[in-house]
Formats: sequence, C-alpha cells, structure tokens
Amino acid sequence: MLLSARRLSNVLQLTLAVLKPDAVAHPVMLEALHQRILDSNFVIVRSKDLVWRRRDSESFYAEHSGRLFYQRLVEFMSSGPMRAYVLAREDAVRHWRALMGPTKVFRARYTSPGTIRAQFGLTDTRNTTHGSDSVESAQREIRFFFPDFCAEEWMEKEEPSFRLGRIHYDLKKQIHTLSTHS
Ligand code: 3AN
Repeated sequence: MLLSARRLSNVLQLTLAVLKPDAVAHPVMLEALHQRILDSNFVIVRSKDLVWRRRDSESFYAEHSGRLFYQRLVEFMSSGPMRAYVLAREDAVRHWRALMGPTKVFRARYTSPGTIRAQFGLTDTRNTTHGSDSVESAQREIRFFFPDFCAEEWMEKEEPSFRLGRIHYDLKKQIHTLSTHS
C-alpha cells in the first residue's frame, strides 16, 4: 500500500552524480555533460566544483581497496578538478545510472552506444562519470560531497515545490532554484 501510494505521488528522488577529472579537464565536454543533464529532465539541486586529496579518494572508494584497479582509481580521482551534483528526478538513481551506461567503456560502446560513458569515456577507470547505485548510497555519498546539504530537510521543505515545477533554472549559478513568485 505504502509503496504504490508513493509511486503514484511521484515523489522526487535525490542522487549524487560526479563528472570525473577526465571530463572536467575538457571545457567542451563539461558543458556538453551539463547540458545533457538538463536535457534529460534532471533537476540540479546543488552543484560544486572540487578537487580531492588522495585521502578523500581512498576513503570514498574504500570498498574497492582490494581490487587490482584501486591504486589507479585513487590516483585518477585525486588528479584534478571534478564536478559533483545533487540531482533530483523521479527514480533519479536508476535514471542517472542508465544515462551513464556500463562501467566498462568498451562494453558501453557495444551495448549502450547512446550513453555518456560510451560517448565520452576513455578507459574503464577514466569513465567520465560516477552515480550512486542505490538510495542508501545516494544518501551517504551526498553527505560525503555536500556535508552542508541536508537531504531530509530538502525532501520535507523543498521537494513538494520542485515536484510541482515551481522552479527556474538560474543561469548564473547553473542550478535550479525555487521560483519566488508562485
Ligand atoms: P560504477 O562507477 O559503474 O558504479 P564501480 O562502483 O564498480 O562502478 O567502480 C567504481 C569505479 O572504479 C568505476 N567508475 C571505475 O572508474 C573504476 N573501475 C571499476 N571497474 C574497473 C576495472 N575493471 N578497471 C579499471 N577501473 C575500474
């Protein structure tokens, strides 16, 4: 009962999306990806440009510490500027992961040529984007990147207006904000 009631009310879901250093290093790619987010009906709730220290990278990817690619991944993710977003949409976690495509770039090119990783990815490590893989990961990862953002408060106070479309895109800040006259 509760599930179907939730589905019918189309509550927005939050996810964390990251444009990795390979994407941010190229202004044209960065702009294309930002536009792709907007064109794909995501609402940009927060956006932040940042550079990770090595220990941030190690901590974020701790679950992969035993994997062969771990050192490469940690080095790459702390090698230059990134952009992180809090995105909102109905079923945002699933939609963003579908837009990114498979982790492995060659698989993405073969099975999902329209996805971001297929079109922009360089290697399995330098694969352009990150996206939370569940609602629980999204909550944890949003806290990691945006410690000042309170998802619970946003869901309570702002989500209803965002869901009703009482928002506009702020060209200067490059995020969506609540419309003041609604
Ligand atoms: P995803 O980002 O698609 O959820 P995860 O969580 O399995 O994939 O892996 C985290 C990151 O580790 C990937 N985005 C990618 O940069 C890197 N990675 C994963 N698998 C490989 C691999 N086989 N070789 C190199 N890098 C990898």
